[in-house]
Amino acid sequence: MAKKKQKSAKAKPTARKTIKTAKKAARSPKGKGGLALSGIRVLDMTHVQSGPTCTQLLAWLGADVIKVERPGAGDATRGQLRDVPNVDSLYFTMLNHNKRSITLNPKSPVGNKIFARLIEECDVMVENFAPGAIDRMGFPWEKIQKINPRMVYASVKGFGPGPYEECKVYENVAQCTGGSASTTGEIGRVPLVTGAQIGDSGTGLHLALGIVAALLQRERTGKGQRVTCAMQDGVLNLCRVKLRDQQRLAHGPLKEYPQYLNIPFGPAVPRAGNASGGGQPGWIVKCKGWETDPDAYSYVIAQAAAFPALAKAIGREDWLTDPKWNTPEARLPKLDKMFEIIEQWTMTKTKFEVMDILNPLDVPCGPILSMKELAEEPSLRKTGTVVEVDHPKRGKYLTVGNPIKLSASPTKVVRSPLLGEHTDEILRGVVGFSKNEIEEARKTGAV
Ligand code: CAO
Repeated sequence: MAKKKQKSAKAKPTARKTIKTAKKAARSPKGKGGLALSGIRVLDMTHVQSGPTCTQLLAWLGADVIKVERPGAGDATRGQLRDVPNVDSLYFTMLNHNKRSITLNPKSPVGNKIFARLIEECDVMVENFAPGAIDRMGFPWEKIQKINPRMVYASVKGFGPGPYEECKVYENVAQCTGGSASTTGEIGRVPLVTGAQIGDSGTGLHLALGIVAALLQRERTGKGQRVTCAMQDGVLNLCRVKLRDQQRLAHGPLKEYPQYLNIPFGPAVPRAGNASGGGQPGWIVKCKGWETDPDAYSYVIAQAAAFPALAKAIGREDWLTDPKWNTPEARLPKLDKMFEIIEQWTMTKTKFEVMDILNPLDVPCGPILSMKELAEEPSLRKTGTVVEVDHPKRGKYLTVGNPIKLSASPTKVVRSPLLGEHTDEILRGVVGFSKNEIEEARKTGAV
């Protein structure tokens, strides 16, 4: 009998014991060296794209990421741009791999207590709600620090302190206010936004770096800190070369810009079309099939060092002895003419043939690859940059895997969680709740 009692006591550990065991499990690296962030637990209060990009990266690097979602609703992107009825959208699944999901309303009395327990048990908290939203939940930074002085608390906001700090911001607003739109597109045409999500995913990346740095600093100080990243700042950082050009403009026209010698420069950096940002003459040229294929183009860079090889390849050896063409200075006023002539040649080749011919000659170039081509590219599948994932409701889908490759911390992409899939598991293993407590919390609508 006594033996039996002992056994059942073992089978039903106390809440404290459960926490300790869960903590130990989370903190003991799996496998030989574990993953880079094994043992780090992240309280993920993110939604839409910028925040989830950051926490997905942390999860890929090995952190245990607990995504907190509103009961009954979840991250709004679960239902946005849905391609299959009643199934989590690709928008959601592709930004939330390798995470666990708990539904929790921190604004309810029981939810508030659970949230405080999660703050105690986590190393990092990430959020990207509108300014003040977490404070309104009852958790200003001062309180978070008090609950857990080791907490690294990271936020994405649209703007830093200043006139727009209270604004809500989406991707394209960040591109427009961070200098990308004013410098993207063609001279005399409307500003353009780019397909690369530099405001959302770009800022998420910046934030992830800040978090990892703060965790490293915590190793020395024992203390957490606040990490903030404004989307405007993130975009401007990525547009650094354009602020460079803004200052160069004070000393004369920007010679590598297509409007040089054609249209006078104004007071601000103009749009540069497809000119290369590094000062080497470059342009997008048509390739064979361009009449019907919108992506039959190549980028070709005619830098001085590769110019002789390029001239020979396109059958214009005469350029090498002709003073009208044989120096960068001579070519500068007629780069448009030069690329027109190069294009006459590229139009006789497919974009892949252009690459095959020019690349061995050290002429920097690259085909314009469509999403379809990227999705089907075997080398990207091989490196795990494009991965096929299986989802219980949607079936197989493709995603972009971790672009950051660590030799001792390989990423295995795991499907995104269903809404609240891990609620019980997290309440039991992290918060330390008993079955009854979980039921009570559910009855009150806290989870
Ligand atoms: N339980 C209960 N309530 C919850 C909750 C939960 N688990 N999670 C969030 N909420 C509440 C918040 O408390 C907030 O309520 P209050 O406004 O009453 O305080 C509300 O849900 C969500 O707030 P929000 O204003 O952030 O959401 P929104 O859809 O109106 O705005 C966005 C979205 C992205 C514009 C805004 O969050 C924002 O500007 N974020 C910062 C910038 C950013 O990351 N933008 C990138 C977006 S990706 O393109």
